[in-house]
Amino acid sequence: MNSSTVNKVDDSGWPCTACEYESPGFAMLPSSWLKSPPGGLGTGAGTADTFGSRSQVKSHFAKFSLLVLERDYSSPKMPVKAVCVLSGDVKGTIYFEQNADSDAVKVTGEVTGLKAGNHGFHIHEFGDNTNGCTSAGPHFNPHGKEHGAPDASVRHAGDLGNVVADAGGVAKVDITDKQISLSGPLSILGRTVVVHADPDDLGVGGHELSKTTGNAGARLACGGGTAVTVTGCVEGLPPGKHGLHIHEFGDFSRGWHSTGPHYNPYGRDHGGPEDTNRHAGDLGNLVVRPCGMAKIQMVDHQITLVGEHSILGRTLSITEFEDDLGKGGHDYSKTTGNSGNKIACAMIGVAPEEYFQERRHLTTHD
Ligand SMILES: [Cu+2]
Ligand SMILES: [Zn+2]
Ligand SMILES: [Zn+2]
Repeated sequence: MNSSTVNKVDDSGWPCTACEYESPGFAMLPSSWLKSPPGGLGTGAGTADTFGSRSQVKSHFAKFSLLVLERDYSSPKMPVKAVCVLSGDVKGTIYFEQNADSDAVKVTGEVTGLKAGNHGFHIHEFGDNTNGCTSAGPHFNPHGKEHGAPDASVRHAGDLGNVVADAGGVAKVDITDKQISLSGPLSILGRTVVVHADPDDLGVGGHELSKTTGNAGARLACGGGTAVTVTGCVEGLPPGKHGLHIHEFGDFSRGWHSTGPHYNPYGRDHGGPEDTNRHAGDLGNLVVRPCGMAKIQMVDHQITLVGEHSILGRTLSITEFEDDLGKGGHDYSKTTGNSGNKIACAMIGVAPEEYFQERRHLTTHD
């Protein structure tokens, strides 16, 4: 596989680098996810690389290949990064970074809107926020131990201790932890970060809840799962903006009609990628340069590759018009963003690792 070549520069001075994908489009995920899926992949997650086309849109036929990654698989030395956005009355953003599988995880960030003092800070088992922070389940505890302090050997893997809020209610988070990981069986990807109302007594408070929760009280804020990075390259599109969506079904039996509506597991309205009230499948717009190419580089907090709301086996589409992100005031704004027909579709499946090694470089430079 040839590395990308700058073949022309469009009128904006942007280098148009060929995508150079020889096979039809895919949306794909490395096969290593099948070996140690953090949340368990459904049984439907087989190999799929399907591409649909319709003769009437041949002139706008798009070749595309999309990598859906939570890490850079082509280089095991690359740090793995994840982001978690906490929402509730208390807000915050927490960043996770790990240099190699066996290294400690660095946890940084800030939480605001807290009462001054200590607040329990944990990773809970499930990345499920359907019933608020409650559905996140108990502390993540893969070794079946009792609750404890972050530096104790007997602890839940998810026991990160306390964060300390100052008089202004702001807690700076700066933790280095060796029991959690961003890959393998101890991976916290797809789980939930919870900030509690009360201090975590680290298992030694003598309360009946000390050995299970540290008696840390109500769950004030939680962040479901972690971010999914989507990178890729599309060519052959009409210049301008085009909606990028995930549809519910990976069903091409009646062409693109059978892919169903935008993937919407939480029953919300259509919106923009930055909105909380959106379909999980609403990835916003692709910006296609005058030469017909677009590169995709985005981080999304609502889609996931694991668990029952995984996007695997669903369909990625590109539409003929700009997605108004729910704000256009048109009849279809709240359902499809009024972005017209699909002009390209591919099922999101699982691909051999080699695809990533060969193709990852195509998206790593601008
Ligand atoms: Cu907790
Ligand atoms: Zn615990
Ligand atoms: Zn939508």
